[in-house]
Amino acid sequence: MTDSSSSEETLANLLKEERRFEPPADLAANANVTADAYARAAQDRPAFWAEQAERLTWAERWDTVLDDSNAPFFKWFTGGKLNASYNCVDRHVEAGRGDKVAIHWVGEPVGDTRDITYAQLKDEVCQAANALTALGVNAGDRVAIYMPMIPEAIVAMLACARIGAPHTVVFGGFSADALASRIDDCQAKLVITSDGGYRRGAPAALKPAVDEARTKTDLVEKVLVVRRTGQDVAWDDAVDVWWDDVVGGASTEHAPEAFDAEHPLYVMYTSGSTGKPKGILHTTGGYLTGASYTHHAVFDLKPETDVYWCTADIGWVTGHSYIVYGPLANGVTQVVYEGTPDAPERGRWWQIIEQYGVTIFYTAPTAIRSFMKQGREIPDRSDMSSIRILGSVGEPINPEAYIWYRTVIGGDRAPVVDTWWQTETGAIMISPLPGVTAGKPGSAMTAIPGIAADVVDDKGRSVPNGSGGYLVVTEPWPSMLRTLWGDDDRYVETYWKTYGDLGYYFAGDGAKKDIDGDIWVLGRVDDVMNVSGHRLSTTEIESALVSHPKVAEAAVVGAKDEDTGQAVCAFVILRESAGDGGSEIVQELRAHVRKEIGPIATPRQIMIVAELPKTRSGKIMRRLLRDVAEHREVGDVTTLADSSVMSLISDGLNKGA
Ligand code: 6R9
Repeated sequence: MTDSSSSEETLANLLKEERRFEPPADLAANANVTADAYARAAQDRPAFWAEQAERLTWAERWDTVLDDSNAPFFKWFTGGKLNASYNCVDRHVEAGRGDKVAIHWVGEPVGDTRDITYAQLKDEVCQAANALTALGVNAGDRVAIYMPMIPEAIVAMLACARIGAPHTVVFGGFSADALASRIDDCQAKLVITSDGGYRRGAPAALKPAVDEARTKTDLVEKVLVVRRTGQDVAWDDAVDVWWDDVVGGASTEHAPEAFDAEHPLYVMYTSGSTGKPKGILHTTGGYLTGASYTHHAVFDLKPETDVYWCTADIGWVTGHSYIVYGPLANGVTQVVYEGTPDAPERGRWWQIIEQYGVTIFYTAPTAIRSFMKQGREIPDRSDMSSIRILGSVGEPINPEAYIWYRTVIGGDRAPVVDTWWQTETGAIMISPLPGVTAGKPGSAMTAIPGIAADVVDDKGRSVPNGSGGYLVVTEPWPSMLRTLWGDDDRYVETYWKTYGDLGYYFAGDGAKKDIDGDIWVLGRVDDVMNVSGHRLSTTEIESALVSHPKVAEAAVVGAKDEDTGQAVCAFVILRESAGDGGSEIVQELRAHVRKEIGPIATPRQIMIVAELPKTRSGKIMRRLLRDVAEHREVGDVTTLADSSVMSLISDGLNKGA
């Protein structure tokens, strides 16, 4: 936290956003969760979560719902035993739903599809579990998964869960270095990968990065390789094993062992703003309860009729909770797509929605803004009338992007649920409920039933409505992280030191409560700017820029300034319909921000760029843009989804200057 945090100078309600969207009447009348849930949950939180845990099938019931005797090392459902993979697969088959499609898998090459029923998924998971055991993986061993979005990636995760081997999924876009450092940190003995996957219309190799990672760490005993693209791969007979050879021939019988509710399920690495990535540890019972309940409540999931699609990669926590564990525990039919939204053409996502009759669609603001940039003619070519609920995750959604999403993709009918959560929280924490909440564009609204969140000042005092501060979670919740892998001290230091005396979890995000008490997340605390003593949020200025008709996307950073301490620097991507924006574009945008927010927020500098640097989950890496704005050499780019973007930006600026 910076010293300015004590100031009450967070600009008052800057977003003059007054639009409200009531839930559709039929949705409200048939909603899975109704308004009374909030009060009921608040009255006795552990009892509420125990009720939600009944959604799962337990081999042994728990003795204690919440054990807080060693806070902040909380435990949930202690004494309980269950198997996560059994809950995601077997129990649906046993209940007579084996023929139901679990996954409509869509490969990037057109026509390359697979429909996988729950019975087939169960067989494959059992085979993979048997193969892993044969390769020497035991309960408690860690397995790294470095794969494209193919069915085997999901099978691999569930097979690990089935035998109690925590997985760590590393995003397929990350480098060999990033993979090696994660293997080292959690000491994975086996890596599951593929020869490659399809990206932007062409096969992209993966196996070479695993080979390279193995030159940097000697922990890996075996590499299990799925054949996806048929590319040539280098082969080491002592280590490499084809998936088809060991999984394909394995038995489809496998008895799932029941593990302790607190048995580690997975480690997911998330980049800290500085220092080495943090290995977020999630365990079994509480995590699965949180993922399953939130998926049911926030998306109003009707498993018999809904077709669900979350566009995340499994290398991001969203893929873990809202492709694999939540949806499959809930027995959903879902679409999983391998490739990029623009392959072979820009309308691909919308064609998939039309083809499969997708009813619930969950994506990130970064994707929505890139479609806004291209114009609505493209989605307008597809019939998306099946959609009834839209979700957003990863960043604050700018009000203009929300309206566009609701109008163009949701036919002005489907509510948007803006879901705030983190790798650390495991599941959605703050979000509208689609059958209850009157949504406000740009606000994640309130904590869902069972969750207690607040916005506080630097002393931990709840701020009055209409003011800003820090987002905290004030009570433990089942899907919370348990620690950082191998680093309990850093866990306490990062999340519990700031408001430790109060027992509040510090999320690291700035937020504001509006006059109704609804929460607006303003971005990472590290990104807040201080201009002449005023604290300015990146999100608010970015949203003001995006509300200009020529702007598709904007990123704002604070750069050192002799007069004002920091000055606002903006990087802007124009909509395609705006051409080059015209010679006056920079003046026009500065005037627009001044009018929308006020003189203090006027950017000192606006740079028109073609791309912005983003992580795997579409978050803008402002740290790198700060380097550009302050004319420094650009820092560590290993967690960029596309590492060429930074040179594109610098080259563009040099040319333009
Ligand atoms: C799920 C996920 C967590 C950070 C979080 C916040 C930002 C996510 C958001 C949002 C505003 C939302 N964030 N959802 N900000 N509104 N609906 O994204 O996890 O990758 O760990 O990132 O993302 O800053 O603290 P993760």
